Amino acid sequence: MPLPKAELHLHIEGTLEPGLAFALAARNGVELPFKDAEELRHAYHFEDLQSFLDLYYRLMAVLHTEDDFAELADAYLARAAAQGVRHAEIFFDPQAHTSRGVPLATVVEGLGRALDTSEERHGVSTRLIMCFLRDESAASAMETLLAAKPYLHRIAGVGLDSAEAGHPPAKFREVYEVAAELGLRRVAHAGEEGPPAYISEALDVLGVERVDHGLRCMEDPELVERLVRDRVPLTLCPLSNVRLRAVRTLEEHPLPAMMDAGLMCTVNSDDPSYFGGYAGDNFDAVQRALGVGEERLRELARNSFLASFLEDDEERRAL
Ligand code: ES4
Ligand code: ZN
Repeated sequence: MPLPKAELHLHIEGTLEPGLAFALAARNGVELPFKDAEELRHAYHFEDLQSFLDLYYRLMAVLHTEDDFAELADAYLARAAAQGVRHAEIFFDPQAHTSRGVPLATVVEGLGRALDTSEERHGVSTRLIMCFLRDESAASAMETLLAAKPYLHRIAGVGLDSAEAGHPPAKFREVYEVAAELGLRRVAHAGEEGPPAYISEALDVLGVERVDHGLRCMEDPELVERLVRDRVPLTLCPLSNVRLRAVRTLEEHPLPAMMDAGLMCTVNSDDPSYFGGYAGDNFDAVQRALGVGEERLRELARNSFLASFLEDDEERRAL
């Protein structure tokens, strides 16, 4: 039995497996620059975040209809459940779809349909987190936030993702202010490829409750002290960090040092189709490569529920 856990850092578009990508490409008449799923799988070698993002945006263009988004999310939930995930807080990138003519309603209603039956079909509770692409303008993010107003009953929070370097959190100050006024929870990617200062800025300027990745906090001891003191959860993604070369090898991943320092760490899969594994695979990987023992694995799983947006009574049930 895999350890029950919550997944807090998961891009639904990053769960698109090659087989489904080709099936949807055929269904929707989309041309892919690969012969078949096998050839596509061999293209999964990345130099850095940007080289991954190029393929990620290219492939998600097979997603067109509500059914496509529902099928994508349902396939993820089934896989996640099989690896012990009991609760999933799922990112999606509205601008990556609206910019190619897919209405926000299609995306949210399609994902929402799969999420609505997730507890009964898969035993997984869910939340949806709408992410803004930080390499697009703040005006585009604001427009996206305001366009989402009719769907806020389906959306728990906002996040910030895509190419980090050169796009500091403060660029989205007003967007996050409005999100807070709308009652949305706030998270942001920071310190994946960007500097530790972006982590502080996400906390100070955007008011985030969790930091996605946050890996590079280890370069700044004062920042580590603050994150420990305030128990700021970090959603780490070890297999992603190896594939995108944020760390050289899994054996050199700072997760054990981060736990030693007293940071509130969680382990997640990020873009599991691209990075070689789902949530349980990431847990297995840190156990195997880093020698993280049973007790710490249980702590990571417990942290995942504590850092989630579950209400207290739901959380107690999960723990
Ligand atoms: C992402 Cl690994 C990662 N980093 C930033 N943005 C992303 N979007 C999807 N995966
Ligand atoms: Zn991510």
